[in-house]
Amino acid sequence: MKRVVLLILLLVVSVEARVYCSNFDTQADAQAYYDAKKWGYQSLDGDKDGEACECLYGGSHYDKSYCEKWRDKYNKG
Ligand SMILES: [Ca+2]
Repeated sequence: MKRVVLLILLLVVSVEARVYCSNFDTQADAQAYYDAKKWGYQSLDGDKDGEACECLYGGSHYDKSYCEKWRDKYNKG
């Protein structure tokens, strides 16, 4: 029983610790977080090319249609 409780606790903590691109308003803000290697920063660069959150304003993929859909979903300019 203790193991189950510990496992659930670890799962909750790890989910809470995740950082998402939707937490940032601009690519520069996300990149600064990423470059500082703050908690959970790896999740901001899914393709692991060193650029965080390409779909945010200022990112290299900003004008791509899939980014437009993503920004609409998260209400990001
Ligand atoms: Ca990237």
